[in-house]
Amino acid sequence: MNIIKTKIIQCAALTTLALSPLALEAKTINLAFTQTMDSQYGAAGNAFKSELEKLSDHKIEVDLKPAGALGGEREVVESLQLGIIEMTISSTGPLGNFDKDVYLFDFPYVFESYDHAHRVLDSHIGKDILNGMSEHQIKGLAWGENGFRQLTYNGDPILKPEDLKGKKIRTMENWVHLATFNALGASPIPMSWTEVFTALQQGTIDGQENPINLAVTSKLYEVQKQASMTQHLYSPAVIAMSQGYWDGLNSNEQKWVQQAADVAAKVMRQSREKLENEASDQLTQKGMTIHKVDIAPFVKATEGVRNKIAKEMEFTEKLAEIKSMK
Ligand code: EAX
Repeated sequence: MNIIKTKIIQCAALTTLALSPLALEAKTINLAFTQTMDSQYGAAGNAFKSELEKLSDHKIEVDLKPAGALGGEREVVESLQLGIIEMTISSTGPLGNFDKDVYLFDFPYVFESYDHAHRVLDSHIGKDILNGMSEHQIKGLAWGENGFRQLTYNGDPILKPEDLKGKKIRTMENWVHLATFNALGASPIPMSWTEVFTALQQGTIDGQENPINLAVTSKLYEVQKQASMTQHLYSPAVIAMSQGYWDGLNSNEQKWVQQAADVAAKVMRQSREKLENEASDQLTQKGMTIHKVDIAPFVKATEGVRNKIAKEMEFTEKLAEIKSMK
């Protein structure tokens, strides 16, 4: 009986093989991100992988490439456009350079809470921006979450914008962020995340800004003594695919990828929340001092970015709409 069963299975397998030589070969999606496996990026990557492999019955496999293994976010987005890398989970930091509309999410002190940010990302505004990426060879699948950005640094406490004077702060390669830090009086230095730890270690820069939990998972406490909860930017994360690769998938495969990305986005938001809640205590235990700050003077100092620059970029109406959704 067993022998017969085995034979039948073997025959079936041979027939499939003969009919379609590629059918048994799984497709592999490389999924790149710059953060570690224990960050919200790792949690989202794992969720995407297990969901897609389950839905596709392992006809599609996902190879996670964490910690900048395939390069910084800007390079990876370029590789997606060229079809060299299949997927990424990336902050929006470098995306505005490719798709101007994404800059809408890069203005300081626009989002007031996580609920506010989620309401916007999950509305027609977030959906339109995801869809618009296709024109730039990027298939935007879902909005995960990086989180509210805070400062970490060495030297005297930063409690008001004047304390930033002359401080070399690494920003992402994003000119609205650069304008924000210039408005605050700092000396911003744009740089890929993959170079930040070494630059902090060598003292080329005094500080950086990111969601506080990334200082735990990337061990920034080894090279930073202070943090200030400036909450200056909300940083979404996009789960995205190379448009060319997406176009080559059949409709079932596209459905599975979309479903898996939606699950991963939810997991990423939950993971960010958990990690962020634990982060202050963990960083304090590692010897860092965390300062609460009055954000009012920071909001005031960046007014020009929200008014003048937003106007130049024709974002005034959209930013007003976003603000009304708080
Ligand atoms: O995507 O470059 C950055 O600071 C990003 O926030 C980080 O790598 C997470």
